[in-house]
Amino acid sequence: MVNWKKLLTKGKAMYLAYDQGLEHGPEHDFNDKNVDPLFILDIAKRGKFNGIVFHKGIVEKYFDEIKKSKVPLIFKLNGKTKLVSGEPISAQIATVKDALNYGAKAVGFTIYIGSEHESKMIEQFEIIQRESHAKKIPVITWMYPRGEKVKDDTSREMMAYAARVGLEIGADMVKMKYGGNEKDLEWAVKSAGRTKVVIAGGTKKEGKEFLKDVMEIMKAGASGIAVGRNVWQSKDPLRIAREMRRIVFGKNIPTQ
Ligand code: FBP
Repeated sequence: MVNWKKLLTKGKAMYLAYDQGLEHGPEHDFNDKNVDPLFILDIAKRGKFNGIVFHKGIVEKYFDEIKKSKVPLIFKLNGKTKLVSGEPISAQIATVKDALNYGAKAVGFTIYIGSEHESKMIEQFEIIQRESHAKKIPVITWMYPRGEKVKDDTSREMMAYAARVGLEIGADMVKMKYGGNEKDLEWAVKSAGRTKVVIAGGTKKEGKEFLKDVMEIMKAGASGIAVGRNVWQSKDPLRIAREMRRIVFGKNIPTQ
């Protein structure tokens, strides 16, 4: 059994993702404010997020502040830039040991199912999962169907497949994308069995529209959201965080 304490509130999760500097590059996603990891950490703390996702370099350089913030650290172990084309692979850049050295409460790992390089990522995942579980640390997989063979990564079939792969390979939580159909997500959540499902935010939407998605996601039985741009690109990140908390931790949402 892995330890979810601190990473969940009433069984639900609200994580702030900040690995986009590597994944998309500063020009694409950042402005003068949100380019600064400390700005993000402040949102995570004051917005009462259950976790903050950082890559190794940011953890090393900003560790004092991360520790002081007490926001649970989700240590992302692999990544890639958007500069390469062809079948995607996310390179491992840190180990479970690194994550533990910095007091991480969970590790994150991307797998592009459908990519020609899928097997390499799944093999690396196997070691990571074994090492994390030996220390009771949950493993969260960013499970993204991608590559030549994948025509629609958020179709009913692909969402359920991503969720199910998470269950079958031993992920504790799958982070995946939502295509906008609540029933399809419900099926994906069912397919994940006892593996928890959280949903990524995607590109910035109008606040109301994003919160409507969050409502649907929770109604479909997901455990929560792991969102980046829709929070820290917002004019008022703390307001969005407050509204999200109401929905994610609210009383009227059925539990998974
Ligand atoms: P957002 O909420 O900003 O979409 O972040 C979620 C996320 O999974 C990030 O953790 C990651 O950097 C990004 O999306 C990857 O998105 P993509 O591979 O589609 O560019």
